[in-house]
Amino acid sequence: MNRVDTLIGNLRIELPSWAFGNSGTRFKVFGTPGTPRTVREKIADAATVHRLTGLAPTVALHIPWDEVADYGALRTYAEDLGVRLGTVNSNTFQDDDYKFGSLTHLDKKVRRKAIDHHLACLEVMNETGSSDLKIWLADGTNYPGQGDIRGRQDRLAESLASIYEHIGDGQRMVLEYKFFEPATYMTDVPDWGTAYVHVAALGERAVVCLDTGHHAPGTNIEFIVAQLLRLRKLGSFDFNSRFYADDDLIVGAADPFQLFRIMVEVIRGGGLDHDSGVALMLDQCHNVEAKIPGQIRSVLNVQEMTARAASLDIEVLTAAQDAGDVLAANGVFMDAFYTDVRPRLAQWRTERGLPEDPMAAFARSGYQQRIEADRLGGTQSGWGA
Ligand code: AOS
Ligand code: ZN
Ligand code: ZN
Repeated sequence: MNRVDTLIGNLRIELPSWAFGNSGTRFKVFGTPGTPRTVREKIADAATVHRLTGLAPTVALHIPWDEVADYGALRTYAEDLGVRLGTVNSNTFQDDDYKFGSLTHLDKKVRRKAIDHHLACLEVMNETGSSDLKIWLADGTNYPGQGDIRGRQDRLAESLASIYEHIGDGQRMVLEYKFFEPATYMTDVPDWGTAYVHVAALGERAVVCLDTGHHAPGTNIEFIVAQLLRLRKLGSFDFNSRFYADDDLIVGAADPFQLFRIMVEVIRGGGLDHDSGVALMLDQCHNVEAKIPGQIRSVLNVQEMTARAASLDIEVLTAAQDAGDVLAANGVFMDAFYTDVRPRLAQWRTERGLPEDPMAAFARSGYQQRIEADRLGGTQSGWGA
């Protein structure tokens, strides 16, 4: 098999359960007909994306949004639909107790509550067969002087260590960073350096999650990818794209070239090798666009930029770099970016019994009409619901 086919064959993209629920801005959450009312319905939608693209065999859960009484039964339900349950995301940002922090809180009781929530997530993972516990913290402060930056770091380190003790064999703690929001002045895990410092102190089973929307504008994200891969600490991605802030838009929609550059570094660092330990996930919300096609488009965008990145002629590039030929090196790089891989990917799909055009196949399938008719009554599930 050639290089492009091998790398494309290794590509697996995890879908977030919350992408199928209603989401919105602080101004309005628009309801959409057919939106799942239960976690099972979210999984059924995710399985549809996988059936049509062959790219998304796992679904990430968010606890407590996706809380159920029997996770073993949920696992069987997912597997019967052809997908597996993936990363479990904790949630310490929707409880009054966490107003001034969770794992960093001054009050030991609140910290204990946040730690216990993560231990409960680990129990969920034991039943779902998930290997990754993803932690994103809303902890931070809004005003200079509001909190002791150093003390908060010390408490964070201690709390993370208490959770890490319970990470079992074959499990990982994945720590996500974000430079702002909801805190406006200081966030306790603002950047990859801070996330790295904490996971490095914990041990081998702690790694970093890079959410592409969590950097200041202009940040060279592919540099961070290269560095974390070099340090063997890049555990996962939360893919999405942004124009201004943490917009959670369809990955590759705002800046396909950035996605291409990221995938070049992923491939360069072995992140697409079999068993690389780098989980590619989406962390997106579809506020105004259709949700299932939104997810189909997203995984196809990742596949397309991966195929372009895989077509980069490394030998020619290296020769140009070694010769100090700046323009030739940049030319080879841009040639790969401008390569139209769509016919090749359409063929890749038909060879595997997948629809040549998954977006069109979804539109033809009648699935949307069916869920709109079936999912009447009950409460639609949404971000935070
Ligand atoms: C928040 O900004 C982060 O991206 C998290 O990954 C969060 O848990 C996720 O967006 C689900 O809300
Ligand atoms: Zn994220
Ligand atoms: Zn985010």
